[in-house]
Amino acid sequence: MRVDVLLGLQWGDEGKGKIVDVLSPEYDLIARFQGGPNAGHTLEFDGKKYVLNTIPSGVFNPNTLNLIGNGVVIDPIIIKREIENLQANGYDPIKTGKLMIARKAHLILPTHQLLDAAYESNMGDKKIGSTLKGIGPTYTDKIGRKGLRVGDTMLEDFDQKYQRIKAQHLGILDQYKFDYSDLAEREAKFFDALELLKQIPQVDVEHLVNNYLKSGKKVLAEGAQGTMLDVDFGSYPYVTSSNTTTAGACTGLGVAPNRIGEVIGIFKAYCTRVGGGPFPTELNNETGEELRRIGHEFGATTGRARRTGWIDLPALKYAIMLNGATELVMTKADVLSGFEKIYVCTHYDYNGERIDYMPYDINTVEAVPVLKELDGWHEDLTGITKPEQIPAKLKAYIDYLEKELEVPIKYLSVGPDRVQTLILK
Ligand code: 2SA
Ligand code: GDP
Ligand code: MG
Repeated sequence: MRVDVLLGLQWGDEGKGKIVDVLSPEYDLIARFQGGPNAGHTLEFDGKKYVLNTIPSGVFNPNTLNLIGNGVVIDPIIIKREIENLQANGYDPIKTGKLMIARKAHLILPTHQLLDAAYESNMGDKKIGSTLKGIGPTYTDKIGRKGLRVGDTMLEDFDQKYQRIKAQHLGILDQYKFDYSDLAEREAKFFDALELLKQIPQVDVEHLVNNYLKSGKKVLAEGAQGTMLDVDFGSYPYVTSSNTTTAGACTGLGVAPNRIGEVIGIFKAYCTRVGGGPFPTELNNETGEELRRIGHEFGATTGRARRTGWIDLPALKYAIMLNGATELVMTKADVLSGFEKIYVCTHYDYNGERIDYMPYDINTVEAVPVLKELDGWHEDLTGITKPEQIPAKLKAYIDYLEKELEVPIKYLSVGPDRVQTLILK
């Protein structure tokens, strides 16, 4: 057996949480492989909406084991909140034993969050637009070989290690003259939450996942953020601090590249981005506002307004290449209903040339989108359940994208609820 991977092909928030939830009955194990509580994965069913930050989106399926991989960074306070919210709604992943965590996953410390804020506040108009969850500083310490891991919480010298790294962080915060007078309060919450974290079984994910594969069980790796936020291939430095691409599933779970199966790439029928950085197809106008309003485009974690724009083919093709996407999911098609015309960016005008790829520098030189106009459709899609009910103009949009992207669009999402999902192939 191989690990299937599901990940975002744009700038995140493509609807990964919803689609993982829809697919979870087909899998024995769902594993998050990177990112942390910067992610907000929303899913809806039976008239209720849930937002998950760290816990995999298979948690509502009673038969699926949910695993938080070594590539994920963990905020114990946020995991505690997630678990308590699940418990309050009748899902107790601790009691059912359906949640496990990698001992090798790194911990987000209270001072990592303060550092995140200190760095951002010093950036002037070049802010990354971080979620301020401490993601960048935690991955920095991981790569710098200073981080604390989940497994360390079970060791006797945890407190010593904690004090050592905290002292280093305070030194930096002093240099930034950053006010950390609320640190004691943050630490009290952190240590309280660690007690709940310690109740989650800690595992060596690499063995668990590979043993699952050996015994013929099905595994789905759940990505967070999106390809264009990948630390290597995204619009650096306006990226997150992890590999959001398929390669991240290998390192974030301990799975060899030849153990990767299907790669399910998700994209919205249009585009959004939250935070700073270039966004070639951005619509800073009424149409952009309409997309935001109809699509409820606000951060699932921070509530920030998401920037909106038309679909971007050069960026999508790049993402498909980087991930080796074998099948696609298009979400939020319903949001486009009622737009007279819809547009697709096919190329960029860049430095006096027309190009069809993502150039190295779009931070200082603008990539101006070249747009192709297509007819919109007016029908409400939110109640359709069969491919035959897809309006002709939407069908033409799907066919056009498939031809351009050269990968089949297997699922179409027409609303936030689990049931608003069509299988096209
Ligand atoms: P960070 O916090 O260091 O990872 O931020 C770096 C950049 O990555 C972006 N980023 C995201 N983009 C889209 N969605 C994310 N999750 C939340 C959501 C975001 C929210 O589901 O809506 O609630 O605001 C996410 N997480 C990180 C971030 O905006 C920076 O551009
Ligand atoms: P994720 O981070 O990729 O899981 O996506 P988010 O949860 O951050 O953002 C996607 C938003 O769109 C959520 O509010 C979902 O409930 C919602 N959503 C997902 N699919 C659809 C869809 O097909 N149509 C509509 N209207 N909303 C959707
Ligand atoms: Mg999200």
